[in-house]
Amino acid sequence: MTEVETGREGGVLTITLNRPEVLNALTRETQKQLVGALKEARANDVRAVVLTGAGRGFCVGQDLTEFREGAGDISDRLRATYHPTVLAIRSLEKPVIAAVNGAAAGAGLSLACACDLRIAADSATFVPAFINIGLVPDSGGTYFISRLLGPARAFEWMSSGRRLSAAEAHAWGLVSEVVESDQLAARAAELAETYAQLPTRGVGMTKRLFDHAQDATLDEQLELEAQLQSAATKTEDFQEGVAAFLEKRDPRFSGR
Ligand code: T3D
Repeated sequence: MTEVETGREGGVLTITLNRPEVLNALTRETQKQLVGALKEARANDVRAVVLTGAGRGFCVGQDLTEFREGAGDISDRLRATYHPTVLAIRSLEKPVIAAVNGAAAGAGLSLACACDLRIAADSATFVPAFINIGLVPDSGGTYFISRLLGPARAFEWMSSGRRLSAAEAHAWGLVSEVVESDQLAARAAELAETYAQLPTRGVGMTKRLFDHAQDATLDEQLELEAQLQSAATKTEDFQEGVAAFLEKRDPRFSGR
């Protein structure tokens, strides 16, 4: 048994945080294995990724038992463990779907929000737990959540520590879909498979463009769009998409 498990089904890689007895709290070892799994996700034949948790939790952030003897230098720990994980998700040029099966708290919430899409079980909860133990949001929590919810709502929520239900998270637009708990894995697999059939490089470049748009000027954004559109026209999937349209048939995208 490992702290992070991976499984392949066609072009879909599922990454499962696997410390169910503590709702998948993150230790240094879990982080190391998670970064390893995200490296595995870089393979060309992986075309969509699902991130989920084993048992009744998604991920409750830092394993607080590691703080028993004192926190040490947290900034170094964040740089060495959390930052590479978040950056690995954002730099993957393919969609990463968080299948939030239970509590997403602290850095586990940040991790879910670093993903490209979030779907949730109806039993999932979203807990900005940092403030409840006197910490500030980290692992990109302020970056992603202010963009997802707007700065006013993001501050109000993150500074309150209030536990949000899946239904509330859906109403706020934090998750795109809520399904019954026992349907979540199947729905995540179905959604990931749909993405795995799309022109993967086009999806990856779309992800890059939306990330860039957060802070770019219009001129800069137009320029990057032009560059990536040029790259997109050189893909096999562009050839296939146009051919299929002209031949009035469904396209068969290869991800190349
Ligand atoms: O550099 C750095 O490392 C700093 C980085 C910090 C980033 C952070 O993530 S700080 C935030 C850390 N996370 C938390 O503070 C969340 C703490 N957990 C909770 O508040 C609650 O567990 C939840 C509201 C998320 C869920 O509540 P509930 O009632 O569904 O479950 P529970 O009974 O509290 O938890 C179940 C078990 O998991 C329990 O163990 P037990 O009693 O059955 O032996 C509990 O102690 C354990 N657990 C839950 N969260 C953590 C944890 N163990 C270690 N670390 C945890 N974070």
